[in-house]
Order: sequence, then C-alpha cells, then structure tokens
Amino acid sequence: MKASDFLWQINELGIKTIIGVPDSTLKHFCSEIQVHPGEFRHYTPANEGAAVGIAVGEYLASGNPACVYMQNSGMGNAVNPICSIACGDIYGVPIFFVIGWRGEPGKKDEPQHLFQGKITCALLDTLSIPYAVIDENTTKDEMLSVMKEAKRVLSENRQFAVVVKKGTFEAGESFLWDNGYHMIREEALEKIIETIPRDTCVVSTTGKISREIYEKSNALYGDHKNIFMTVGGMGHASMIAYGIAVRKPGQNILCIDGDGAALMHMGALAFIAAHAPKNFYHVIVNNQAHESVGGMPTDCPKLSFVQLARAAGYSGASELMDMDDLGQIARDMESKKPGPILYEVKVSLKSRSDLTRPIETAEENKNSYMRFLNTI
Ligand SMILES: Cc1ncc(C[n+]2csc(CCOP(=O)(O)OP(=O)(O)O)c2C)c(N)n1
Repeated sequence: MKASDFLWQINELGIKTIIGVPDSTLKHFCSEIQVHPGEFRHYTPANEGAAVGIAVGEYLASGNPACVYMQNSGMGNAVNPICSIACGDIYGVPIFFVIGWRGEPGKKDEPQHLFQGKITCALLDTLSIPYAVIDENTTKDEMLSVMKEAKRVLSENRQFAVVVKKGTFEAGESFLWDNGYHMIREEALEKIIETIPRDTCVVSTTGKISREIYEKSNALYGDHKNIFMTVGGMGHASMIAYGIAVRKPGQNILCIDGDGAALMHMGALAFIAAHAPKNFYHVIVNNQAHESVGGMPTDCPKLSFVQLARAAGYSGASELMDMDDLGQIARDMESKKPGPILYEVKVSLKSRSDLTRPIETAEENKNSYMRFLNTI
C-alpha cells in the first residue's frame, strides 16, 4: 500500500492534524508526512500520551478529530489519557489511531516486542476501541470500508484504530536530513566503553545504542556482563540506573541514554538532580532524532540537555562534540567527581545496517548482570 494513499484517506476523514512518536513499522508513513509538509499539521511530541493530549486539544479547538500514530510499545503511554480523558465515559473525544504492530504472534521479533505484540488487539478490545488490521495485501476496497467504519465511529465521538502489520507500506520518497554533527555514534560509544573503569555498572537505552554497546563490549572484552540493556520501556533507563545507584553507593553507575528516550520521560532528570546520587553519571547521546526507527527528528532542535541539567540541579554538565572530549567521562569516574553529572554527546545520524542483536535471551542477560552486581 502506498503511504500517500493512506494519508489521503486520513485527510478524507476530515483530519488535518497528525501527531505521533515514530516507529520502524510506520517508517514509510512517517517519511511521507515529512516529505509533504503543509498538507497536515504534524507534531512529534515526547511520548504517545502527549500525542493523545494534543489530539484532545485539536478536537476542543476545532471540533475535528486528529490522527495519532505510534508503535504498539507506546500504547502503554497512551492508555492513561485515553481512559481518563478521551474515552466515551468521560469527554468522548474522537481520535484516529495508527498503530505499528511489532511482535505480531507467529512472526520473529525482538524479545521486548513479544508480549506487547500478543496483547495489542486485546488491549484495544479492553479500551473499547474498534480496530482494523491492515497489511500489504489489504485491497483498496477493503481499505475504503475500513475508513467508512472509522468515519462512523469517529462521528460518535469515539476512537478508532488501524493496526499496521510489518511491510504494509511501500517505500516512497525518503525523508533525508542531517543534524550537522560529525561524531559517529558507534565510535563514540566504543570509546566510552573502552575508557570507563571496567567495573562500571552501565544501563543503556532502547534501540541501536544498546545494540552498538553490546557489540563493542563483546569485541573489546568478550562479554557485556556490566551492561544492562533497557531493550524496551523507552525512557526508563535513567530511573533503572538510579535504582541501582542508591543500592550500590560505592560503585560508578553510567546511564547511556538517547535524546528521544530522555525526552520521553524527562521528569527523570529533575528527580535525579533532586536526589543527587554522587555515583551517577548520565550520558545523553543526542542526534536530535529517533535514529533507531528511521531517523525522524525529535523536534526539539534548540534544546540543550546541558542547560536543562544545570537548571535541574545536576552537579555538572558538559557538551562533548569530539572523540577527544569523551575521555572526560572516564576521568570524572576515576577521580570520583561527585555526580550527578550529565554529558551531552552530539553525534551524526549514521548507523550500520548490519548491526547485530543480542544472541542471549533477555533473561540470560538479566541474570548475568545481576551476577555482576552481586560481585561488586
Ligand atoms: C514507548 C515507546 N515508543 C516508541 C518506541 C519505538 N522506538 C524504539 S527506539 C526509538 C528511538 C529512540 O530515539 P533516541 O532515544 O533518540 O535514540 P536513537 O535511536 O536516536 O539513538 C523509538 C521511537 C518504543 N520502543 N517505545
């Protein structure tokens, strides 16, 4: 299916505003919106719940429904504003959801997607949101009747969802942009992993950052026992790291976050600053994009995580733009410079398409990390 045809059908529902957090299943859909700016108002807020919030505002101000897109992992973030604001038992706000279906039962996918994939349709049933599942074989006629049903449901001030299987949308015009930074993320991560003390407890974020760290650590040391990969639960790595930091006060804790992830639950920064664990070091790898799922911008180009951290009350914060700057992280850890300290590491949008994925199960990785924590 052409993403442009689907967008035209969304337009026919009277929708002029599209809001969402990018997803790899919806990559061509997201690109299509980006390469044709002006046809829709398009926003990429910090998380899927915020996207529902904008959709509610759009409806209040215009009487029109909005479209909210997300990966099914983001449904959890959206559940609260759906149940407590939009649903028919409260304000009754029509919203057209487009949900990328990772972890579809019977299809091979990464561990973090399996349970969410299994419950995706059941969750929509529980939320009383009628839905249609579409894939690459969905015909134009089938699509027309899906959209006719969507129109009917939206006209009753209810929500409707289209659940999109992998491979549904054909590749169209690619959305290409550049953030102007030159440091390559995997090289920066390799340098950080190579230079920090070997007994550092690392907690890394969702997406390719964890995959790159996994690969680099295995290549350097033959293991990744000191690294907890937050493969799902985007935006929660820093709180996991905090939980460890307070239980291991004599140990250096390094959280390696992404800008999209840090934005998703940004209250964590204020919390960390307020509780000020001295052993907490926080890298935010900022490429101004959701690179792991297609490179869509995080849409906060002026945001400085350094200024944010200082204002929140981190004890230190610095911007690292070059490979030579990165040694500062290890030096601060070795000298036990009191944290929390934030490092905004600015990198380009480059990544390798042949990046490997963990071969161990998530449980095996959890167990080896816990064994490591027990020995230090
Ligand atoms: C709640 C939730 N929403 C969306 C996703 C899909 N997703 C996985 S990685 C990623 C991008 C992460 O961006 P960032 O933290 O900036 O790291 P980058 O990929 O740019 O290195 C997204 C949106 C997800 N896993 N969970």
